[in-house]
Amino acid sequence: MVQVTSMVDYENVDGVAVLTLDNPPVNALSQGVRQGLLEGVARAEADDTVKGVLIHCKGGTFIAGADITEFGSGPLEPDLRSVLVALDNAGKPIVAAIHGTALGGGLETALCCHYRVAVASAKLGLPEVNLGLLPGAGGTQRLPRVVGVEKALQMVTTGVPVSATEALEAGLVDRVIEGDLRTGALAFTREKIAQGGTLLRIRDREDKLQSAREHPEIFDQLRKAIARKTRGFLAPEYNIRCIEAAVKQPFDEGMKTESKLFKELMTGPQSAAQQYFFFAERQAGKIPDLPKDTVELPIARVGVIGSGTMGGGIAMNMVNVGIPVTIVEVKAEALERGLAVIRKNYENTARKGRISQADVEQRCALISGSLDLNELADCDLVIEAVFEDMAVKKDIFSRLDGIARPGAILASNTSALDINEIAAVTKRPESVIGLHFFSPANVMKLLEVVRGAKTSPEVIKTCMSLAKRIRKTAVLVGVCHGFVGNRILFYRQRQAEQLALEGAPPHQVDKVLYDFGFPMGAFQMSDLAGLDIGWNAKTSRGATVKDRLCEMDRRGQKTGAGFYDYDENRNPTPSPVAEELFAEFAAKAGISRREITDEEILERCVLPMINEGAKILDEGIAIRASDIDVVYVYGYGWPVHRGGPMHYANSLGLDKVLARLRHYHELTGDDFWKPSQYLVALAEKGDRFS
Ligand code: T1G
Repeated sequence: MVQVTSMVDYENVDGVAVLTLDNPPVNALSQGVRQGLLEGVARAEADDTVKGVLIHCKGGTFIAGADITEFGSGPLEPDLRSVLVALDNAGKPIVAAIHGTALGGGLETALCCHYRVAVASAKLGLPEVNLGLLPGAGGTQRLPRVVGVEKALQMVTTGVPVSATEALEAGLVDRVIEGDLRTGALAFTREKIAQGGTLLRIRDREDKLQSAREHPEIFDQLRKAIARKTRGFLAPEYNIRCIEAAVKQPFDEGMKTESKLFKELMTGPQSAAQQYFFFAERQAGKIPDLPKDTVELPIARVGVIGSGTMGGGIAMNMVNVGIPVTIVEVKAEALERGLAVIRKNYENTARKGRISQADVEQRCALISGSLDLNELADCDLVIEAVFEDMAVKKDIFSRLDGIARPGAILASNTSALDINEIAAVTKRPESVIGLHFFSPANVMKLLEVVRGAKTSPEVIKTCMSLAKRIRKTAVLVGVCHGFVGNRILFYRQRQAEQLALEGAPPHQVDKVLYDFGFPMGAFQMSDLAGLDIGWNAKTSRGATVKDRLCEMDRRGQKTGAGFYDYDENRNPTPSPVAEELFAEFAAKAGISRREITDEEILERCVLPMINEGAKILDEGIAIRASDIDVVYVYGYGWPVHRGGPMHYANSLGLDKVLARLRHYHELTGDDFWKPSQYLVALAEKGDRFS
C-alpha cells in the first residue's frame, strides 16, 4: 500500500491497482483527491504488472462532488477536468465502485471510468443545479451519451439522483454488487481484464443521441414544462443548453460550451447565493450553546391535540417516518373529519404514484383518534395545534401537565404566541418548547423550534433531532411575537398595506413581489391564509381595511373574496371593493395618493424585512443571519437564488441599505423605518451580516 497523497492510497492487488480515496465526510474532490487520482492513474499506467484500475472510497459514500468549500479560492492544480482527461485516456480498464452517493464531480469522475459498479443502496446524480450551477467536468456531455437525452435532461434540471437499480436499467451502472463492494468490484475488474477487447470511452458513443437529433423539439418542450417551477433561475436553462450542445456539437465543442456556461454561472450572483444557502441550511442545525454531551430523549410515540389542517399535517409528518400518533379532539365530528382528510391526502399521493396503497394503510394505521386528553399519558412528545388563542392554550397545557408522563415534551405549534407564558402554567417549563410548523405542515420544510427561557438542552436537542428525522429543516429561535419568520413578515405586510393606501393597488404590489421571486405577493398570501386570523367579529369596529373586508365577509380565498375576488378555481382578479376601501381609508387619513414605481414598492417591502432581521439578531432571537435566510427560503418562499433577506442585504451593501432606511425614516418621520443599531454598527464598519 502506497500513500499517493494524504487522501489517496494506491495498492497493486494481483495486477489491479486499487485507488482508495479517504476524504471525510463525503470524499469531496478536494485538491488532495484530485492530485491522488492523477498520480495514481499515472502510476498504474506505468506499471506493466497492473492490468486494470479500481477506484473506491472509504467512509459513507463515493465522491459526493467537487469540494464546494474550495469554490471561493482560486483554482488549485490539478483542476478536475485535467484529472478526468487522464482517466478518459487511460489504456487500461478503470472501474468505479460506488456506494452512498456519487454526485456532481463524483459521478463525472465515474463517467470517465470505463465501467461503474454499485451497491443497491447507492444513488447517482448531477445536483449542481441546486447550487445554481451545472456539471462543469463533462457531465452534461457524457451523461446523455450513456442514459439518453431525456433522462439526462431530467437528471440535470431536477438535480434528483437515481437509484442503483434505475442506473443499471439506464446503463449508467454496469452491475449492482451484492455483498462486499470492494470484493465484488475487484472480481468485476478481473472479469473485464480477462475479457480484453477495445476500451470504449463514453465520449465516443453517439447511439443514445440519435433520438434527440431527430426530435430536437424535446428541448423546448422541457423548457415549457419546467418554466413555472424554475421561474427566475438561470441554472436549469443553462443545463438544458449544455445537453443541447451534446446533441448538436462534436464532443470537444460541447465541452467548450459546457465550460463557457459553467463559468458564467459560477461567477454570477445566483450560484453565489445558492452555494451560500447550501451551507446556511447545514449551519442551522448547529446550536453553539448546546453541550456536546447533551442527552437526546427517545421519541417513540407522539400526541397531537387538534385534528385541523395543522394538527393533521403534523401527525402525517410523524407517521411518515413510522412514529405512531394519537390525535385528540374535543368533538367527534371534528376528529372524524380530520382523520378523513389525512387519509384523503395519502390517497391523493398514492394516486400520483409517489407512495403505494400499502403505505397509505400502514400510515393511517399508525394514527389513532380520541376525545380524551388522558389518552396522551404515555406519549413522549405532545404537540398542541389548536386555535391561536392564549387562554385556550394555557388551559390545555395546564391539563396536559397533569396527564403527560414525567419527562414528556410539551410543545405548542403556535405561530407567534409567548412560549414562556405557556410554560409558566406547567410544573415542567424545562420540557415546554415551540414547534412551529408551516402550512401545509406535511409539505413545508421549515420548522421553527422556539426555545423558552427555561427549555432544557435535552428538549432542544431532541426536537432538533426529531426535525431531521421527519425530514424538516429546523431553525432554533427565541421567544418574541412572531419569532423570526412571522415577525419579519408583519413588517412587510404593514408596508404593503401602506403602499396600497398611498396608491399602489394590491395587484401591483403583489406583482412586484412575484417578479422578485416569491411564489405570491403580500395580499394574495393574506387571502390564502385568511384575513380573519386574530380578527374578532364581536369587537371589530372597521378600524382597518382588513377589518372592513372581514366585516363584509370577504375573509380571503376561503370565502371567495378578500383583497381579491376569486372564481370557482380560486383564480384571483383585482377587486374594486378592496381598492375603494384603500382609497376611502387614505382620504380619512389625509393621504394624497400617487402612482408608485415598482422599484419603490420592492424597496419598501424588502428593506423593513432586512431591518427587522438585524433587530432579531441584535436581540439574540436568531443565532445567526443565515438562520433568518433559511427561515425565509423554506418558510416563506424567498427565492433561493437570492439567498435570503440577509444575504440579499449583503449583496446590496449594508451602507446602501442603511442609507435607504434613513431616507424613508426622514421622509416619513415614522420610527417604523428607524434603522437597527446593529445594522448601523455593521454598515459604519463596512461590515456584512456574517
Ligand atoms: N463539498 C464540501 N463539503 C460538503 C460537500 C461538498 N460537495 N457535500 C457535503 N459537504 C459537507 C457538508 O457541508 C457537511 O459539513 C458534511 O459534508 C455532511 O453533509 C465540478 C461543480 C452528499 C447527500 O451538490 O448533497 O461537483 O456541516 O450534512 O445529509 O461538476 O452533503 O458536517 O461541516 O449534507 O449525509 C456537487 C452536496 C458539488 C452534493 C450527504 N455535489 N452534498 O448528505 O450530510 S458541485 C453536491 C450533498 C460539483 C462539478 C460540480 C450532501 C450528501 P458539516 P450533509 P448528509
